Amino acid sequence: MLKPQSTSTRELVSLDGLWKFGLVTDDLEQTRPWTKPLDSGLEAPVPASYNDIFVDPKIHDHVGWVVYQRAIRVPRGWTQDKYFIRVEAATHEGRVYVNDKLVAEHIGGYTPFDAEVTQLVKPGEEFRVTIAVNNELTNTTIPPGFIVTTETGARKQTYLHDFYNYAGLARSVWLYNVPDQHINDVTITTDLKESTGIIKYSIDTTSSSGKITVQILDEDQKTVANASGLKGEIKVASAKLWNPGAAYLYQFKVSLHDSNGTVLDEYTVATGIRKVEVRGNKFLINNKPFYFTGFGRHEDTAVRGKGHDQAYMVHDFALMDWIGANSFRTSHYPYAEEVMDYADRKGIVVIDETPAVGLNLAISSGLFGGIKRETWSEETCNDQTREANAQAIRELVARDKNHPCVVMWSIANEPASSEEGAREYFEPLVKVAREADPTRPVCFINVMFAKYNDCLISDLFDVLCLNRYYGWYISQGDLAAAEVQLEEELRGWEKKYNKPMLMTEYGADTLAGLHSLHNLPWSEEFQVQYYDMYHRVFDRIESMTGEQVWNFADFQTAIQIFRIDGNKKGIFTRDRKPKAIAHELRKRWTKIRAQG
Ligand code: BDP
Repeated sequence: MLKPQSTSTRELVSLDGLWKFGLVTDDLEQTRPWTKPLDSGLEAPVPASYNDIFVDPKIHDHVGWVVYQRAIRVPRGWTQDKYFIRVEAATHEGRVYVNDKLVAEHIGGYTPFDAEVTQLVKPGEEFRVTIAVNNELTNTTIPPGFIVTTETGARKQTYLHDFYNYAGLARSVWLYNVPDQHINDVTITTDLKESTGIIKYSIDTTSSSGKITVQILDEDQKTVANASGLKGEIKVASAKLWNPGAAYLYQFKVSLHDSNGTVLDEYTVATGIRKVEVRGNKFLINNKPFYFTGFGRHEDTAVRGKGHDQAYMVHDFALMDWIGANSFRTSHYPYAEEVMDYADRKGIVVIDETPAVGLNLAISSGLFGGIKRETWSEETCNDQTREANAQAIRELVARDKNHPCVVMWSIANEPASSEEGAREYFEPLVKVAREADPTRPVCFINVMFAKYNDCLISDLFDVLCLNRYYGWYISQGDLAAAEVQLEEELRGWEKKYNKPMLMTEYGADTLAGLHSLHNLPWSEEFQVQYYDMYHRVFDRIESMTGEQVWNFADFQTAIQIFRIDGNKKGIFTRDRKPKAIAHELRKRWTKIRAQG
């Protein structure tokens, strides 16, 4: 799944902007909205989630299909080429129609897919493209959800994860071409032998006779190594390494030639040379123990929902730099590819997560009239759910495998890992992840109910990633008791597993501007005390390998009586203003950063 790129042999046309937009309130297959011009009178911006754009509650709360439509012209020069529409994300299911014909279908809301147009429209011609997008979540989707019918007969989407089910085309859409004989895929892994950087690569092309050459360029555009052939190992002497906080990117330039040396296709991958390894209870980057500081985040802003936005991206990274953070987790789904590219350039370390969140029915059993349901069963998360989860892992790795910023895959957030059936569900998925990428550590994010003696799957993973809320959901407001509980638990994990241990979530809802002398939960003072307590404990535990607070910023959730206009555990407000804790974290993390 190479990201579309402009090279000497490839072009791309942005399809971002306003598209005609409409809800599908009857059966999609009966009404066939792609066969005619949409006449709803609505236009929706791409990229953006559609939910908060309009003021109509029918749109905000819609369950089912919507359609986006516009006209596109194929550039007239593309006569020798193949051309495609790339949809970076259609949440959660997308179908692309070229005029009256369905050309692509994809399930999974956060990974890209292509629709080939070549045979259907000639260069120079205009065509109508309709993208239908469905936001429904069921027990066999990732993430899962359940649709209920209320007393009024309305269909309502319920789900078990704690962020709003924003939907639509939240990332860019492109029209792009590739030469008939082209480079299909590039896979790069890197290693270190003393000061020599090793780049192992393998290339897939559609050409049976074409020849491959590879050129490695440094940041001054100087060629530092060359290679040829579909597979190889390139040595870069005295390599400049990609380090956290100090990124260095080589350009891995692939050319496909015919036997006369004529260039058929070219593609370039930004490549950071670095080595990631788990040794004992240490997480090593370039042979040095790495301590994660930073955030669990969300793609979430007012009006746009999950719409990718360059201004917010750059601003958020600037805030992460200001506060001294060196990392984040893409909680709870893969983020826009532009974010991964930017993290590569900024030297920010990323734990890359699939959308497998909410696989835990115990947490939200109240939603279903208090009936406690099993998570791993035929009616709930079953073999089909697991297959969707496997597909989400494969697609995430296929998309992000070449990013130096990605140091670990997280295959699920807070699944019911202590419930019977968890091992049967996860053992095959760990295998899928390791087959897709044998080089990076694999983790899952453990929920507070599955402690060291209860969790059935932690031994399958390389790093222990824990989300803990002592002092918030447990021992609410009592930080003295919470401190004892937290330390007892961390020591329990350390003793049992002796693996690197990372706190991937800990936090307290805090209403910006609420103050208290009495350490009142929800006040800015309480949030400061809460984190202070956790950090005291972390500093006493040898195998602690990092701290990622929950959450970078306040974010929108489904309606819950314990949420006030969303989750307020942000270190920053939703519009990115610092709460008091931001200044405290900055002191701690800039000190850690300075110590290297
Ligand atoms: C954890 C979830 C996260 C929630 C958080 C919270 O992983 O998505 O937002 O709790 O309750 O269970 O704030």
